[in-house]
Amino acid sequence: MKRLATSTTLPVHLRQPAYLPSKHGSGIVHLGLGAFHKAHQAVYTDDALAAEGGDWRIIGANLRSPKAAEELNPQNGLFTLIEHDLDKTSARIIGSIERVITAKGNTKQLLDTLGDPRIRIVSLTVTEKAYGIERVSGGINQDHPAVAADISNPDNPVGVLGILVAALRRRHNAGTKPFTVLCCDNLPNNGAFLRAGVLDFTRQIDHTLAEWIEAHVSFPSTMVDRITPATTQDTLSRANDLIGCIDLAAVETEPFSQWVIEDDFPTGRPAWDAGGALLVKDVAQYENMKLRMLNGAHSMLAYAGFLSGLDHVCNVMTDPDLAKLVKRHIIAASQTLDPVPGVDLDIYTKSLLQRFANPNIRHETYQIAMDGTEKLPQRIFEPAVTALDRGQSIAPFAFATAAWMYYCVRGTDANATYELRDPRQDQIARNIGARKNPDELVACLSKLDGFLPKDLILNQRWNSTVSSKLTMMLDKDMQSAVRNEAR
Ligand code: CS2
Repeated sequence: MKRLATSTTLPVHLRQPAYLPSKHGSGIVHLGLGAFHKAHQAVYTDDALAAEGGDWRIIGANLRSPKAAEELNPQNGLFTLIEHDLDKTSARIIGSIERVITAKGNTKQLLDTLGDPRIRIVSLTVTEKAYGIERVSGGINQDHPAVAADISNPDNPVGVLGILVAALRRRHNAGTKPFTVLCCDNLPNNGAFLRAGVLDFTRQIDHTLAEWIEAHVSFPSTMVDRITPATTQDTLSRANDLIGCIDLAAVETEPFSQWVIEDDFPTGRPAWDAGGALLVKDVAQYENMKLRMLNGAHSMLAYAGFLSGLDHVCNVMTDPDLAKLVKRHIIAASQTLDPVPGVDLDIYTKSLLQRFANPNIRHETYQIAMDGTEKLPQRIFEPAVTALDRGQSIAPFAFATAAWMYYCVRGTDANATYELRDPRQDQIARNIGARKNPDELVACLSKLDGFLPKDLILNQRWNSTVSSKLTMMLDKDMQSAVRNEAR
């Protein structure tokens, strides 16, 4: 069977790019090209190219893995987007990606591309842990391996900050305009966050460059949303059936998609609004809504579901007790928010519950459980602090925290059946040591540097609530704790 490429004959009814991809140059470099980018920004860009044209195709770049390049380059960047609704599946070919570069061992090619003035936007989905920026101070984390390496060898960068700064230095030296840096990771105020990290990094190596970046480089914030599980063999065989040829880069996702972007692009942007993106002045409330309601509930259900033996989000939602806790969490999170312009939070809650329950989206609880120390602060702890301040119930947030702690205890146990998959897993294991007492476990895990806010660490009611929920999990098991919590 043939591999998908520009020359392949595809079924006539299949939706294909409504423009000729090869007629459009590239204007974006995307760092961290994975399933999510393909199902989200690449689709908005495909819609923008169809609506208004422009040289806005995307050059993907992965810092380490060559997988995306191997999958997409032989296909001329084309891939199948499979959308699963409750009762129907549809497919579409996306043409917005031009090619993919693997930076490992070839940073020069990536830096040359980033130095090209035709590139006007550099977007990123590299995951929370890749940045190496301290959440509280906004400064760089000198212990982060990539940050440490790049500070001492800024001409041969291997990490996100080092690459961005080296590329901006080339622009500055060449007297060309900088690109706009568009962070699309699930972090609050992600634009300001990345800007602070880039500036701190640059100040350590070059003050003049730091001043230029401060004055000229724009870092709009964004809220991105589309539930997109990792591609599996099943995805590839479904793509095969739908398009009649081999597509190693196919991706499966839900029909829902949302992108809210701070409209600050001095060197222009694609007509992403043509694909439904919302261009606004301030993204903060949308971002908090999504992080606290969707991602917060996701993390809670990932730990509680995984430790109840449920592998997928949709299966968690068929368990009445867990489904009740998911709903409780989403509502509690919504009560910590300030009004979100144009959004009815009751309708948003209902749509989240439906999205999670979609049986055709096989989203693994173990996938979401990854990197807890990077995710919990903005998803669980920030709303917990607001709930405490406002005198609202903290039970849902304490339960989610206890579930994560139990996940850490079980995952670092001598008989552990799963790997923790957290950048701080060694520290977590050291802190837990041989401890078995819930109060001590809560205290030692709360001590992870810069993880829990002081307002929670010092709050007796918070600590005892988390501890009593953890006790139930340790003494019985997760299923009993879930049943008890849902009563
Ligand atoms: C999930 C997100 O893996 C996770 O932590 O919560 O990837 C989630 O699916 C997306 O943010 C949805 O937009």
